[in-house]
Amino acid sequence: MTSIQPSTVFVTGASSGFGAAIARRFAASGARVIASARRAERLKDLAGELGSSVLPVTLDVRDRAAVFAAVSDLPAEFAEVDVLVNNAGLALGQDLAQAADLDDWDQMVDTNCKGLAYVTRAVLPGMVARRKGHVINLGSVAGGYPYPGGNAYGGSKAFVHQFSLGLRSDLHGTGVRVTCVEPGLADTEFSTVRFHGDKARADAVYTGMQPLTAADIAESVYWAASLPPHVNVNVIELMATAQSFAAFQVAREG
Ligand code: NDP
Ligand code: 8X3
Repeated sequence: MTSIQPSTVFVTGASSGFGAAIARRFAASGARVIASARRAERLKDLAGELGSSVLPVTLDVRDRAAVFAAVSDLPAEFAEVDVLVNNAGLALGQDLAQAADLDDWDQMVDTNCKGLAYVTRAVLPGMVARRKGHVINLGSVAGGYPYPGGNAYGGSKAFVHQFSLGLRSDLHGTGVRVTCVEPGLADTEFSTVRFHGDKARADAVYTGMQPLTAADIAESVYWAASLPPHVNVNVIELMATAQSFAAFQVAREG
């Protein structure tokens, strides 16, 4: 098998965690990287670290018009995107559904589902026209396995899984590949964001166990993208060895 070297990679949510690690991994391989997120200062620092092969693009994926403008305004040397990594996303809260904050639910659906769909829709026509490209979406084990308080976050990641499979069907015969990467617990800013800045509660999630790292996820994304063009990895599900499944719960009377 002859591996390929993606030359232009668009990463959303590149200001932190998986996205920053994915940007670093592709930049190290010699790719041009469009690094996008809302926090411009973080992107500037990343571009400062990685050099002129990285183009920082301040973008909120929930803003549909801004997403289409960002893609159509890419400078010529970054305009032909080979790999889109739809990584921007978040969990907010872990309250049971009957007590959850609807603003949190709105933001998760707007970001994880709608934002991901906007960026995909903006980038896909170019890939199809060039008959070359790869969309890599960040799902989660939360999309396939329920847990208390996972409600809307898990639902949003189930959307990412099914949307990815749907893209595979739609892109049949175009040469454009689609992969959904579905990690379990990984130590990034994810839990700090989820618990609205409560660092102690976030740190407790990873205490006494070895979680996945952002670099682990970046390596999986890079692996899928660098396989030969005739190979499509549909789904990658990965967990820390220390994380697994628990039994069904039964509410007993009395
Ligand atoms: P981080 O919180 O470290 O990073 C999330 C990234 O998403 C940040 O760069 C943030 O940038 C960006 N982001 C959030 N909202 C928006 C928005 N509206 N527009 C643009 N960018 C946005 O978390 P992770 O790196 O862990 O998460 C990355 C992805 O992986 C997410 O989709 C998450 O659901 C998923 N995931 C995470 C797991 C984990 O345990 N860590 C496990 C499974 C999946 P900024 O705030 O600057 O906009
Ligand atoms: C993040 C993994 O298990 O915290 O998507 O929901 S989990």
